Amino acid sequence: MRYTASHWGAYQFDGNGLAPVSDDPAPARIGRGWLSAARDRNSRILTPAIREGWLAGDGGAGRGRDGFVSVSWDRAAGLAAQELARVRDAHGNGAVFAGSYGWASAGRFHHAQSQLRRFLNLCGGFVGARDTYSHAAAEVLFPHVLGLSNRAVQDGMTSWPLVAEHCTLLVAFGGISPRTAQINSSGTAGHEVAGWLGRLRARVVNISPQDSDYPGADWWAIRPGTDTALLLALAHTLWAEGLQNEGFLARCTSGWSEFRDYLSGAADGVAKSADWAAPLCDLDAARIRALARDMAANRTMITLNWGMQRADHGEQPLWAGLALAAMLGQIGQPGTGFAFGYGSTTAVGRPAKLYDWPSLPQGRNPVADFIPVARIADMLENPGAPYRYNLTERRYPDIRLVWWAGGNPFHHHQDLFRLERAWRRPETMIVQDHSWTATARRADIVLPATTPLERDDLMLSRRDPALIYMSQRIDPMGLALDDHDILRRIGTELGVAEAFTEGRDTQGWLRWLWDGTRAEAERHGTDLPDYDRFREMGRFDMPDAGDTRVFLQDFVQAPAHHPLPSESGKITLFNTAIARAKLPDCAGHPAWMPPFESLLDAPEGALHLISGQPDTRLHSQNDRGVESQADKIDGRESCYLHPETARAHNLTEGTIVRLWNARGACLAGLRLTPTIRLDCVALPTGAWFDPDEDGLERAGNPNVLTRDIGCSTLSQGNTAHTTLVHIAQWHGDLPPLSIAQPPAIRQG
Ligand SMILES: Nc1nc2c(c(=O)[nH]1)N[C@H]1C(S)=C(S)[C@@H](COP(=O)(O)OP(=O)(O)OC[C@H]3O[C@@H](n4cnc5c(=O)[nH]c(N)nc54)[C@H](O)[C@@H]3O)O[C@H]1N2
Ligand SMILES: Nc1nc2c(c(=O)[nH]1)N[C@H]1C(S)=C(S)[C@@H](COP(=O)(O)OP(=O)(O)OC[C@H]3O[C@@H](n4cnc5c(=O)[nH]c(N)nc54)[C@H](O)[C@@H]3O)O[C@H]1N2
Ligand SMILES: [Mo]
Repeated sequence: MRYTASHWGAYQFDGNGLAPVSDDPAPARIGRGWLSAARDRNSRILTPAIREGWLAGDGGAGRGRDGFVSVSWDRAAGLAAQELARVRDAHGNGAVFAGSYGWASAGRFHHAQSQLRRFLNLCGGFVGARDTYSHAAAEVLFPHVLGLSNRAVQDGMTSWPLVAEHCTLLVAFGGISPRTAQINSSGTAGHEVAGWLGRLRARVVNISPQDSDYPGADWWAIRPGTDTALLLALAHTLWAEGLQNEGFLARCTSGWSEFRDYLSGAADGVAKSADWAAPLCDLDAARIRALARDMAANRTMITLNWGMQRADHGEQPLWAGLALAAMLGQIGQPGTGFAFGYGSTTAVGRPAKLYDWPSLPQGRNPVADFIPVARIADMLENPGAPYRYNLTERRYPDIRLVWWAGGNPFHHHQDLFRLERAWRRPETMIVQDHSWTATARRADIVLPATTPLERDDLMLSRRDPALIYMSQRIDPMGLALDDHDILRRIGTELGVAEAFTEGRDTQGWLRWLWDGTRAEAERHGTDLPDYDRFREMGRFDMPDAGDTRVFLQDFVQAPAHHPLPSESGKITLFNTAIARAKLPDCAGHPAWMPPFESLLDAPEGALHLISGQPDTRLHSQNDRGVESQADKIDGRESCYLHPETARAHNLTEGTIVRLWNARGACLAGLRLTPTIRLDCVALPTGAWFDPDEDGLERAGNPNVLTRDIGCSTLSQGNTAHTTLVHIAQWHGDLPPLSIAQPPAIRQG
């Protein structure tokens, strides 16, 4: 049997197509659009291409408007090498930005960012990016309050079978959704979250602006952006009624008295009571108090999704949720306590062993400089400007060359019209991608990469027992090359090709990776077949002991023997390092701060925009495939609105609407659903950014509406979920999409 794999699942070859592996209990919808997207000649980059204006020396002004010249690989590789050498000689490697954030593809070897980092490290280094768009607030906060990285927290999440068995009240902030559980970074052979949800015996409360985030649960339609207020009110009720577990607080936390003084109002004169929170959250005070009592009376798990912290003050709901769970004193016990990210991907809480599979060695980056990942436009616009991040003062580098492989900033970044302006500043933009994404269309040197369907690779996912030999399914489109080959060619010009390849071709590297895989499996007591045998089998399943774990169990059982590596050795409800920094937007304890814009002080008619992950794609990937296209209305992304709101705004289902605010405007198709709050509109991310000359985005990309500002000076995470918009019927002619066709390309 032959297989391939993706972040949305593992597939076996099936006639002319692909079928999800037969033991996957809930194959992802996303896979249905994969082959058609990969074969779409209108969106695949077929040859290397150079932007016309750049060749004419326009300094970047024409990015996003220009056509391209199709060139040979020799020419393209030569130009890329020449630009890197020029910028490096004139300005040093600190002028090269290759943060290159993005999901690229599953597969250990052909991981575009890893390839690019390895290559640039051999060329003297680059300015990188810290943290992720997924959960930057968590990545910066957890090391302070728990002494643990977010990766360690995610790895340590209490396993689903224990939640199913022991939990009697599951309070899910932002829900737990099989929609997002379609994905596992670096692949999965099985989608199990829906199955686990079916086995829960707990009462489930879904605290979310959307009922659809956990269908069938008790829906509390909270006003978005106010979860911290609710969490504090639940904590306040526990304290006011003497329901907190003082023994746990004393043994396992530090700073309870400071946090208590904040809750009670002793610190600032405002009691964070249910009556205080109710009007903020648009919930009933008596119900809030009742839920707090239920939490204390039950075996309770508090879980927050990742999305909640992609918002202004994104650290606060996390920290407040942790503090509330600490007051309940059920952290460290099976099936109860605190969780972050159940359902946000399929692997969180999965009862499996964790493996440290090998990956492509990236070498060492001689450049120490970096930016927080979502501060790219700030960096491009303000070289040398000071900013704060993670309790340090830093300055933005002066970037002349940007090199992106395996990511799509014109998908993932906020306020795309601002990014468009900032993006014109550097001297040279190099992009490796397989498709004419909005980012590739804004590059000077465009290098066509293969998709995973066009090459062999290995799926080795540390949280999934299936090991897959990914076989090539289709011929490379046009002149596309594997990222490794692209960089090898450029490396030849720069004299680093040999160091880059170490004399191995793809098969050589896959064998090398498999050797490391066998060694790791042996450490876990499993003998793996040799490489040739594995390649023939296509799949090997590690014995899945169904390993379960309980978050923070060792620490809670013996805090003195297993202290947390935090400043107090305990869970810090008050953190002295953060407090001492006197940040304007993050106190020493969890606290409520109103978001910079919200329904709490919205102009008449404004709606809150929820721009979550799309059901039909992985971000912008496969958007041109059949599954994503079938969900659109006249080729525009569908947005979701409550029927009553549609009536009040005179909007008709199935027609085109315009969404706008001061930052931008886009078109979208309209669908109605009673599963969303009356004052919210949901427009998933991922439609390819396609603005016309007048600044109207035509495809339905929500990131022309979101604001580009850090969620605090602590983490500088993105604030995509803090956005207000207006909506109206679109009466004009429907402008054609330009992203449905390749850009203008002439033969060079
Ligand atoms: N408004 C709003 N914005 C958001 C979010 C949100 O919730 N709301 N979510 C954020 C989050 S959590 C994330 S993770 C980001 C995701 O942002 P990205 O990860 O940037 O989005 P993708 O569309 O997955 O981009 C991956 C790119 O890699 C390319 N690619 C795939 N395989 C290969 C390969 O083998 N080689 C090369 N060279 N290229 C390849 C794809 O064609 C695609 O262009 O978006 C963020 N943006
Ligand atoms: N199908 C699919 N699955 C994916 C991805 C994809 O692109 N497609 N991307 C993957 C990636 S990279 C990531 S990081 C994860 C992200 O996983 P999540 O962050 O969990 O996903 P989101 O869709 O951003 O948000 C989930 C829900 O949060 C709710 N929400 C928004 N604002 C608030 C709020 O203020 N309060 C409350 N209580 N709820 C709120 C929204 O109703 C939204 O539906 O998803 C992964 N899974
Ligand atoms: Mo993400």
